[in-house]
Amino acid sequence: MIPPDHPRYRSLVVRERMAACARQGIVSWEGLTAHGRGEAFDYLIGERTTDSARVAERTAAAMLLAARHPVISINGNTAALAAPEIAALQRACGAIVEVNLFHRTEERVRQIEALLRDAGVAVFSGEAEQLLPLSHDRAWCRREGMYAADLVLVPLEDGDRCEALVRMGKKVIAIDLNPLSRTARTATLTVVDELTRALPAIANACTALSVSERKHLIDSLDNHYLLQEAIVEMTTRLAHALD
Ligand code: PTJ
Repeated sequence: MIPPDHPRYRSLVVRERMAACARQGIVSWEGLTAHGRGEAFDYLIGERTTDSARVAERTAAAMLLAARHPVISINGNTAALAAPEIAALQRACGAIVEVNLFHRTEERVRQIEALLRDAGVAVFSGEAEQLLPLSHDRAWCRREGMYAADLVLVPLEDGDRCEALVRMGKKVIAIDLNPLSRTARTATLTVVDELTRALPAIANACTALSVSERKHLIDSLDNHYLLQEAIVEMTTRLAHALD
């Protein structure tokens, strides 16, 4: 039992949930280490949404609304951390939600889809095929889903698939607290923010942005600049951490 007055209460509750989801098989064991890396980077940005992340989140909303066939890709960590937030974003932007796993088993796909449905997500399921040019199980996706997408939102990704999707001519939005990761540097747009802050911010922007604001955000997208700003925000904070 975690005492609610513990200074790291929220973080400990989330860890407990991740561990429980790992025991059920929803989160992979490897996903727990990915979560720890995310926590470390979140610490460095002060566990808050930075100015550059806010711009990235508004741009992500503009891109999702402009897309012809947007798909939100879900792995075990994303489902465990943010199933209700995925449902809200789907309602706001109308994207397809599809499960795509690195440590893939049919049982895990089924469990994660059930968790998402329970949270109100309309899950795009059905026959998966090995359609993405990858030598691991992330190649498995649906022909009418991710394979046909013009834009894919990939939270907590490992770099390979992001590169493959970009090579296929798709726009990729990554949500990744590590601005140095291969995913962050390869994506069309990277949101350097914690998943459970980023998803509601993107969903809110979907309803708040005017058509001209959306156009301006898309026209002025510069991911290299946004990543540099994220690094400056981290290092500035670190430089003054003991002041
Ligand atoms: O469920 P599976 O089988 O598909 O496996 C998924 C994992 C997470 C194991 C897989 O995608 C993976 O190995 O990811 P990586 O390469 O560790 O990358 C995850 C990235 O997400 C890292 O750069 C972390 O810093 C970042 N990250 C972790 N937690 C969060 C996060 N970013 C935003 N919000 C978080 N909560």
